[in-house]
Amino acid sequence: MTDARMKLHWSPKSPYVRKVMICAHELGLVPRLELVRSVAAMSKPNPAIMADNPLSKIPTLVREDGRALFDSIVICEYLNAMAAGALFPPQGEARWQALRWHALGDGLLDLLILWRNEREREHPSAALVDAFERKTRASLALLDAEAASLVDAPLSIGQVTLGCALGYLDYRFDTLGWRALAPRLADWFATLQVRPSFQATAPVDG
Ligand SMILES: N[C@@H](CCC(=O)N[C@@H](CS)C(=O)NCC(=O)O)C(=O)O
Repeated sequence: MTDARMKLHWSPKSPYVRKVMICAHELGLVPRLELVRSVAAMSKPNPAIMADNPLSKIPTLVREDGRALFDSIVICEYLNAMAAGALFPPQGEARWQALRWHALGDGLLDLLILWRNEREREHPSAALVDAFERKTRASLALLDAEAASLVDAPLSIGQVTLGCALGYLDYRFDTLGWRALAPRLADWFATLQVRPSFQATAPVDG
């Protein structure tokens, strides 16, 4: 039995890293991870990350034998397999639902990060900002309509990722007031947020 640790290029702010960390907490694998604070910025490729991932993105996991895995969904599925967990339903409708929720949560994160970059430019594109806001509101409306299914389904990579996207809305887009737009989703999120895995990984500045 090896207790060698895997290196995770990590940051306390990245919602994609948070996905991996929530899975690690849920699967009991946190002690197996050595967290290495790695700064990833689109305009500044980081050689320390690029040694393991040419895309210079976090999260990147380096396994005990030195082989690296990325991106977040691949790392999450690897951890789930390692712990024989239930975060990736193996087959049937439960699998498609989990992967679909994952895709929606990840897609929402992708657009929120682009939106944040755009709004920090000196002259943000009004058309882009409007498109980001419409897609965010439409995603929240769809998820609000599916809140009962989110409550009923066992915790999967789908709910984990949606939780990270909603947490990112709280962190970077608090003025949107998303809870008023999706009150049933907000009720579900309140139950998710109290899980130790979410509490331990809430984004922090610095
Ligand atoms: N699809 C990737 C996205 C990861 C990602 O974009 N991470 C950000 C930090 S939140 C990053 O590394 N940005 C640096 C860059 O885009 O060069 C994943 O799921 O892991």
